[in-house]
Amino acid sequence: MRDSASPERQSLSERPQWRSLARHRGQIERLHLRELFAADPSRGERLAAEAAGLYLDYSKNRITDETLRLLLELAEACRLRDRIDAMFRGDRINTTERRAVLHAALRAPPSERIAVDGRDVVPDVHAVLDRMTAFAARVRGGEWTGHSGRRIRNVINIGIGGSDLGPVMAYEALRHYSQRDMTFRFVSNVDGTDFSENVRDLEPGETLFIICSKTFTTLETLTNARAARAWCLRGLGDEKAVARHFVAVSTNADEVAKFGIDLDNMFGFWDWVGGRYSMESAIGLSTMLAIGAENFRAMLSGFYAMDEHFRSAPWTHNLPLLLGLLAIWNNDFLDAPTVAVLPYDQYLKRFPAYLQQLTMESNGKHVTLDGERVDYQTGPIYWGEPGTNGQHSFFQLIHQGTRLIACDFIGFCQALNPLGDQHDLLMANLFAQSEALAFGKTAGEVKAEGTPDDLVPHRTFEGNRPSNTILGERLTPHTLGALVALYEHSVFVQGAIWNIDSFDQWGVELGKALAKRTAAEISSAIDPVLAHDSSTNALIRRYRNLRK
Ligand code: G6Q
Repeated sequence: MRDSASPERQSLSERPQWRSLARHRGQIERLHLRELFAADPSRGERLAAEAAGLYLDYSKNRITDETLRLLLELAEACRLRDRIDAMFRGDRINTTERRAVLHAALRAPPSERIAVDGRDVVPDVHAVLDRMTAFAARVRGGEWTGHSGRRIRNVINIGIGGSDLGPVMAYEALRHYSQRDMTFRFVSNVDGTDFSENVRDLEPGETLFIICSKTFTTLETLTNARAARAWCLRGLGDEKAVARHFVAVSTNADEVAKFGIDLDNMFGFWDWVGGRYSMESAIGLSTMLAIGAENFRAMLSGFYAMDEHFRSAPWTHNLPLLLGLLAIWNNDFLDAPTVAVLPYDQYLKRFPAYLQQLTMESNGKHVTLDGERVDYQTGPIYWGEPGTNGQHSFFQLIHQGTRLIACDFIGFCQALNPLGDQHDLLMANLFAQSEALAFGKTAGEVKAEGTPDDLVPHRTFEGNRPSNTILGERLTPHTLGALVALYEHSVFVQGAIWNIDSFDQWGVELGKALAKRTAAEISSAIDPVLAHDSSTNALIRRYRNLRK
């Protein structure tokens, strides 16, 4: 049994600060955002903060100054400051994997010193960045050619999870800045359709594969990498071609060499970079090939600006801290189990998918760092689509459904593709949606429009739906870096308060192990003895019969 008298060992839900928030929830539940805004004409400007080129308006959350005060007290009680310092110092805060968590070192300028076990890692980071820069310049400039001397026009990133979602999101987000005479594609799924459809119109002689895998043992990635090698050799007919058409990004040089990739063509990173926190490491090689080294470094500077802000800004103005605390408030106290991420920018179409991994793989945990089952909710479900598309599908449920859904709206003031007044229309929709969600439309207002009585309940909007709005001037590499770091640190804040390990992923590891066993059973030439449950046994047998 836990000693509940000691604050160190006290469960989160037993802490006085948590209990105060639970009591405070009763007061908030009776308040409507309409009243909160009416009572304070400056609320919209007051409950906002700005850093690293991003403006966060959190005034449309169901909070008062007292809510914020209590949330900040909770952060203090959970010793968040110590946790932040421990991460940036390189302590092994990923306790279940006994690893440091230092994605911040990936974007530190050369003048910083960040030590892991006494060794300054910043020079290593910059050495890899410099190698990436040189390689990217050669490929983009046409100096690095394929085996038959043809220029590389296509880059295919093969990886999955953290070795895919960051690269594909960043490429799509920064496509505007990309080298347009090159094609970039991303193959992740072990479903052969993914590889086949992505290479069908490409010339092997003009195609470079980046095999991205931290461990270099992931089934999907190695299977696709082998398919890529076979495809390449079918087209070019010479083993030597592998050296010109394959590069690897990994922490595992032995496995890279075993696969047949020359270690001169390997870009490394380190065990203190988690997969879902790796898009600005060498895992981002495809991003650098697409947008060039200068833009890539501008992206790193955006990450760094948000890192510095997170470390040093007062808590009342600290964007990642506020975003994280509000996520806890909505999730644990207002029973809003999901967050809809709604970028009003077509370039951010893969951002919700990227965030799903970042948030849900990090904070989808049910035990504390000490291994105790939690008695509160942890990671909310993140999902979303770009606006305005979402408005014509699931927004109905956000406006008038029975569940409370928190929303993060993301938009930019300047269009990258100005087309008539389309950007104004896009942004008008963003502002209108967050306004409608917050304020709704009362029955009185609906009636006053002359609505027949029987339709009034259907056309009434309760409002009081919480949302954040994140506004940037323009979607640039720097802004993207800041935006990603904002969410990374918000996830950290949530995990630190829930007292969970946000940096392991045992659920993913289980999947990797189980699939290997089942794959062997499926492909076995003789009928295997199946020792699963009766459902799984029957499904495997049925599949084996039909695939014949
Ligand atoms: C991310 C996870 C996971 C991982 C993939 C790919 O944080 O660890 O999504 O990125 O399973 O792993 P490899 O890069 O080792 O192939």
